[in-house]
Amino acid sequence: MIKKKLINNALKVDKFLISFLRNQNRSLLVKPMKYGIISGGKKIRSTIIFDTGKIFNLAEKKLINICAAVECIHSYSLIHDDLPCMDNDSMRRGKPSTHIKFGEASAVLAGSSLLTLAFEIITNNKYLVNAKKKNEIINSLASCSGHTGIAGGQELDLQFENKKKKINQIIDMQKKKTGKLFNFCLYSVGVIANKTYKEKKFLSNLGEDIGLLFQLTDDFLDKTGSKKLIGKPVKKDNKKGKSTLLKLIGEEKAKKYGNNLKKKILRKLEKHGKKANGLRNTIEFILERKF
Ligand code: GRG
Repeated sequence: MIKKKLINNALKVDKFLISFLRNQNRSLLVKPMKYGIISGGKKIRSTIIFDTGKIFNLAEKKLINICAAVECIHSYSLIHDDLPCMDNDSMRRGKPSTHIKFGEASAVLAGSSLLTLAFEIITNNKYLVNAKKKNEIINSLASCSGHTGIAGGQELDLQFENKKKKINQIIDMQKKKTGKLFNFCLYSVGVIANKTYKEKKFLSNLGEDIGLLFQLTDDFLDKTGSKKLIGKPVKKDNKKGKSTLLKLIGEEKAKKYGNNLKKKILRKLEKHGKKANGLRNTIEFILERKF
């Protein structure tokens, strides 16, 4: 069931991105950009956006630009994450990383172009959302991606290598590196749905918890997962001396932590009743996933 949902949503977002790029002027970077974003990855952030949209009865055409923009930022972060100056990974999503296929310079430029494409997608005239909401969405996407979000989290991740860090420092780093984009996924749906400041704050925090849960499973997959299913080499965190919750507290406590976090997230969703069933299923998948 969940696999089918993920595939369907990924296809919708890929179709949108292909058509969006087709309507722009050609450039040499379209090929490495498409390589880094189309037909690859679970596009789980888009599924989270559609699931959250269901809670507020939002039409998919109000959400598809947000999905595409989020996937641009996500794929951009992965292209840059794989570079030799970052995590130096030569395989991603079962194929050579973008810099292996196209060279480092093109990978840096394709990644940066995906970043700016995200903002073109939100501000596009054909996206029928009012300017005030677009402004709020852009502001949130920028702050979730930059030094107070993904980029800042990545810097901490690199600085924490081979250092003994406290649990709260690791949680803070992972909430930035991975959680902030999930934060944006839920927050932006709240903006489209005209929610109050308090409700949007609630959605942001919920998103960040979902992101932390996602990262925890990612750390487990690196330790105990299958290279074939994940599409990239495993057991790299230990070699690189990465600071993770799993390493700090061990498998048993980390599993407990994950289960408690999942329960906390599901409790927060109770007030939305059956409308949140899609999001509930996705959250179950996030903890149990093998890819
Ligand atoms: C400012 C966006 C930006 C990037 C520059 C390189 C970098 C800073 C950040 C990297 C952040 C990073 C790699 C976080 C890890 C997040 C994570 C768990 C990725 C795996 O996500 P999946 O499983 O990937 O959703 P797929 O392949 O399915 O899309």
